Amino acid sequence: MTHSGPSPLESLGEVKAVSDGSAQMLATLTTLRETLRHARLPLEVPGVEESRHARVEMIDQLEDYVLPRLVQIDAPLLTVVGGSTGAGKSTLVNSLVGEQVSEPGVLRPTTRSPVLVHHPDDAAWFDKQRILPELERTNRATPDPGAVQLVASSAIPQGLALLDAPDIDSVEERNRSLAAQLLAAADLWLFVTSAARYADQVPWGFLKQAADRSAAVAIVLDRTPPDAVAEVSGDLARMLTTRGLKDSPLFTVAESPLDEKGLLPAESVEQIRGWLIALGADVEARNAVVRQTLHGAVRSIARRTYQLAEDCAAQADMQARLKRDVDISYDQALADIDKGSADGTLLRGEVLARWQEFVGTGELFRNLESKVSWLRDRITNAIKGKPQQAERVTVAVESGLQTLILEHAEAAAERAEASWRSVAAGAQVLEEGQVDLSRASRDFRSRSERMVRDWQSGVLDLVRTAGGDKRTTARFLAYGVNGLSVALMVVVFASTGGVTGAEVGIAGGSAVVGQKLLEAVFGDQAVRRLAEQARADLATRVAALMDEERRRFLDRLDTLDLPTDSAEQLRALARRVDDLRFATARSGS
Ligand SMILES: Nc1nc2c(ncn2[C@@H]2O[C@H](COP(=O)(O)OP(=O)(O)OP(=O)(O)O)[C@@H](O)[C@H]2O)c(=O)[nH]1
Ligand SMILES: [Mg+2]
Repeated sequence: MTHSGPSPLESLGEVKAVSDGSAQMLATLTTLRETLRHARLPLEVPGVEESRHARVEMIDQLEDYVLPRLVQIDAPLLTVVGGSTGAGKSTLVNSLVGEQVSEPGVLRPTTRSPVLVHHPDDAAWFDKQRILPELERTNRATPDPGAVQLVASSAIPQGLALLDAPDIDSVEERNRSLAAQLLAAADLWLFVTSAARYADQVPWGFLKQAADRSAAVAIVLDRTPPDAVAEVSGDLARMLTTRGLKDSPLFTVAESPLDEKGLLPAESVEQIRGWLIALGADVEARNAVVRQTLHGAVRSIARRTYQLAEDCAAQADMQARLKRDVDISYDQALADIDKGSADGTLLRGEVLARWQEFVGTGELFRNLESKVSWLRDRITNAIKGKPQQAERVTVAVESGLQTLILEHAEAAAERAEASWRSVAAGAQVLEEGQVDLSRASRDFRSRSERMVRDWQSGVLDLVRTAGGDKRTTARFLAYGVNGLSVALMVVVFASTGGVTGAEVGIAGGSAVVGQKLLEAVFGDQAVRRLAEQARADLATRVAALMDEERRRFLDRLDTLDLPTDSAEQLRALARRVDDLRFATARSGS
């Protein structure tokens, strides 16, 4: 309040620089408001409630105060009368105006809808486009907290307006939030407390905010028994000093009977009225108040923007963590399926039995070490004319492979779900999805059946194409495309040679038989290539199938609609605001 205004001797050049600076500031803060609007904090990370609150508060303060103030630096100084319920705010406003413009009351809280009193000539400044755009305008008393009643009175000096706000501390949540919003929109706080309540915690929380933001504040110690005025006001002054508000004027209003209109005696409020009228009349002093509060608000918004950038980064980090959980689970499933479909695991049970039926059991396997040409003949003889047995191998492969894939799809879903559930943000995303992701999707079985059959017909095509002009040879005809295809599948299933122990003889042997059979037709080079191709094709198809499973989780993250660059943008904007602030300070505004 003791700040002096800018030097009236500012050169024209400097004035230009200042207004350029404020145009840039206006543009930057407008962008900041947009960026804040788009910034989202949907994930439950520690402290997110405060961040959400801060974000709304910053948008409100930009819209309600900073932006309109920057656009029209000459607008009347808005004095918001705030404080505890029953402190006597409405009575004080009425007494200052000299008529009952805001209804006081014995029931707590009384004021629910703000009342803004201005000079009749200042009416145009207070329309909805200019300030507090969220509040409807009305000319009559209303209990609607979404509206502000405008009262024109020539008892108020031009260039200054008085707003009676709801209380900051009653049980009415809406009152408290509206009061906070209104105080954030004030050029000047007229903070009313009473002899009985001046040490309460809530008002001091607000006053601390005002001090932090260097908002201009005047304090009214209201309803003080006359014999206690000196003592109480001394104590309050000390409290103000230790809390960074020693420059704030402190007024006292002694408790006195009200007149028939419910107004305090004129002399009780004379000091405050005189101060307000002087302030209204002194453009320099008024500008100094406006600038102090405006600069403080901008500084505090820049500071809070850095913090909010961190909060947005925390959201992005959490989202990345949740995505990583899913990727780890499904990559693991792919690796497990890859391993299980190549290490001989599938060459057991049904597949092995059907395959052995197809190639003929017994001496074939005992004679694996014998001469290849002999083996080839034996195989040819063994399988001649049994196409339906090749089909049975196909069926067994189908179900074996499906079981393997399903098992790992289930395991991946369970793992991903459990790791999401282990953090609050993950659990929240799961709950919002309202679908159980702890199991593979309901149609997974049928999709995997289709996938395996597609792969098998791909293997048939591979064999058919690789056959080329050999397709008319006796051997090719003897095994048939089906026979060669199942042989190829069997080779694929043992392609990492991971078969161990007792199974080497049977499963490994089966694969060797398949290998020899194929080599007899295609030659060993070609067989290796075919096996690689079939295996790669299987891996691609499994990956596509699992991607759909993975997508169920990732889609949940996508619905959060988290902008990826909020944190960076906010940081850059906060830096820009600070740069402009320092530049403006240097140029002397
Ligand atoms: N005798 C006397 N009564 C007062 C004085 N100030 C306020 N009152 C009474 O105290 C009660 C509360 O006053 P209000 O002006 O409604 O208080 P408020 O701060 O606006 O309260 P909320 O609107 O609930 O936040 C009313 O009944 C007033 O008539 C005073 O100085 N003297
Ligand atoms: Mg009131």
